[in-house]
Amino acid sequence: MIGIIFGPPGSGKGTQAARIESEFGLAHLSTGDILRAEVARGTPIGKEAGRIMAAGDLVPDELIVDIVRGRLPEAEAGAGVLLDGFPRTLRQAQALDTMLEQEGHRVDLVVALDVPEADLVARLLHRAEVEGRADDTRETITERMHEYHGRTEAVLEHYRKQGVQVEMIDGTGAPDTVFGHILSLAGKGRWREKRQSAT
Ligand code: B4P
Repeated sequence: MIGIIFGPPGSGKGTQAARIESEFGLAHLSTGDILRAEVARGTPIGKEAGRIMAAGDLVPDELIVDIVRGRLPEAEAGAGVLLDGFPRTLRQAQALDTMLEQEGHRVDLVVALDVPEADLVARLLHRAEVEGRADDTRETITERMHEYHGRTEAVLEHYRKQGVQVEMIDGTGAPDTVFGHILSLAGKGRWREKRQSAT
């Protein structure tokens, strides 16, 4: 089972991914978490990525694809993988498709969180107060939304065209309410087939 949790900045991808990971035993691969860990350790990747993230821009595709290529095989060895924050551009999606094809796999499901922009901005500004993340300033949030609409949104159409199951989820309620919507999907389509074949 290869799933993607998708949505604009602050839509709750990381929040829901943690719940999905523990409910379904999927390996959670978050490119945002990996990059923040590199920044915290002060590695060369972290130094390059940190500046870009703090400006609200997307880290170069080559760097992200190399990171995922290095971690995907181990993640794929288990019950399945949940990709969080990746792919974020069409080039990343094409690179992912090629990596999966080489293993005889493909993306099975995209869960896309739908939240109005005003709510996203409010959530991220609140997180800025609580966690003080460098990329949660008003100016940076505007740039991240711009990148999302300009470069990331197209990834959904890429998978729809391939016939991948793409499910839009109302991401506006409390985290548990949103997770309830996701759980109700688990009986549907390829997710159900994959869950049955995994048990
Ligand atoms: P991410 O770590 O993916 O950051 P995000 O989009 O802000 O996170 P997410 O949607 O997961 O929000 P969360 O659950 O935390 O990326 C950060 C940066 O890394 C990017 O801007 C980019 O620079 C770089 N990057 C990462 N991947 C990349 C890639 N593939 N290519 C290039 N660059 C890449 O939720 C946000 C807040 O809302 C939290 O405070 C949470 O508590 C709250 N919240 C969640 N659900 C809620 C709910 N239902 N109701 C109310 N609040 C909620």
